[in-house]
Formats: sequence, C-alpha cells, structure tokens
Amino acid sequence: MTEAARSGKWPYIRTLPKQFPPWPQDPSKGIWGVQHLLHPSNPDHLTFARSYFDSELLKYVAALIGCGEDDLTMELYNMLVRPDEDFSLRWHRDDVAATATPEEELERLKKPGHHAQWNLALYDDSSLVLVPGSHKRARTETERNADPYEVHMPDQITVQLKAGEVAFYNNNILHRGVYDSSKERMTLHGSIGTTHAGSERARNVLQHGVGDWAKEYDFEGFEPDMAERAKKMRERLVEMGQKSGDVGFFSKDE
Ligand SMILES: O=C(O)CCC(=O)C(=O)O
Repeated sequence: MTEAARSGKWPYIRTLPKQFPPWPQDPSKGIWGVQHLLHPSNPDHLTFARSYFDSELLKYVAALIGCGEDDLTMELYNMLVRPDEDFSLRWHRDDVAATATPEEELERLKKPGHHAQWNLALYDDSSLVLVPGSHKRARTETERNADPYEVHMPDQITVQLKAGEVAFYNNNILHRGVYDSSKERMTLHGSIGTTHAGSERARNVLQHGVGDWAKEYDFEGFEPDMAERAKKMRERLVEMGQKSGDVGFFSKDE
C-alpha cells in the first residue's frame, strides 16, 4: 500500500508538507500517510477490515467510548508512514481551533469525546507526542503562547509503541507528530464513533472524504458475522452524513 501511495498509484494520501485535510493527490513532494485502507478499490481492503471490524477491538472501543456496541459508527482507517523528509505537525487538537478562547475550549472539551482513536504500530513507533490530561482542560498560558512547533511543552510525553502495541487516545488531547524520515513507520491509525455524536464529530470524520465511497462498500468476501457488524456500522456513518449535510473542512490554522 505504501509503495503504491508513494508512487502515485494509490490516490488517497497525506502529502508533505500539509498537515490537515484536504490533501492533494500528488505525491511528488512526499507523503506521510495512506488514507482509506478500507476503500473497496484497495485489493487488500479485507486484510485491513479484519482488524478494523474485529469483535475484540470493538469491545474495547465501546467500553472506552461508554456506549453499546450497537451504537458504534464506522469512521476512518488510515496508515501513518515514514515521511520522505523529516517533518512534524504543530501542536493541535483535532477538533478545537488554536484560536479558541479558554471558554470555547472548555465548552467543547466538557462534552464526551464520542469516539475512540488509536495508533497500532506495525514497526516500533515514537512519533506521537502529547500532554497527558490536556483533553479535559483548556490550554495553560504557556501552552497557548508557545510556538506551535515548540519542541517541548511542560509535562509532554512521547508515546513509545513497540511493534504490535496499540494506544487509544481522545483526539482533542493536545498533541503533535514528530517524524524521522530515516525510521520506518507504518502505524495503523483508526477511529470509531458512536450514534450519540453530533455535527462536530461528523465534520471531523467526513472532511476526510470517507462518505464518498462508504455508501458503496458491498462487504463482498467478508465472513458473515463481520459483514453483519460492518454493514450496521457503515449504515450509521451514512446516516451521520445524511443528517449533517455538507460539513466542509475544519481549519486548524495551518
Ligand atoms: O502521527 C501521529 O500519530 C499523530 C497524527 C495527528 O496528530 C493527526 O493526524 O492529527
């Protein structure tokens, strides 16, 4: 998949030096992510579907979100890969703008996250840097005034994943990615939501373009139990798209 993405054969990519969607389909400046692993035109989509719709994974996801498995909604399954040049993402929350006031941040963060997001490393990975607990509070003055590419925030940690380990996180935690082009990276990057989420979550997910193809996903070749689960989760995604209409893109002040 990564080779196909780097060579322009797979069009759904995260390109350098752009941090946030939409990304152009041109890999000539390099890539740092492969999007839409579940897309039916990916010859290996079943391999990825078996991990995304895995019954064991879904149990953990429902427990983390605090909802029933019947509420789970299909969202995104991507892979974050070694960039072609050293590259980093600025400090950000995925769905709260850097320009938000402390009151606006708190207003957003006090609502349940309504999703589980995870990084599942296929190679050892120490790219994700975050400030523990920051998904529950507004930024401190130091965090607010820091250069967004500031190398060190007080109390930050680097998430150290060994190949095969997975870390779940709320994507509104204050975080960034710091990428080393000399180190192989292939980290499955997924998210699953719930029917309890509102329009903010719809934008967070649908800005990646998953709504364009998910409605046509036919689940051919899936084992019957998995097809059943997957169909229901896909239906909930399509419903979310129908309810929310055109969501646009979320600007994180790139
Ligand atoms: O590379 C990572 O693990 C973090 C990616 C990230 O922060 C993002 O996609 O917003």
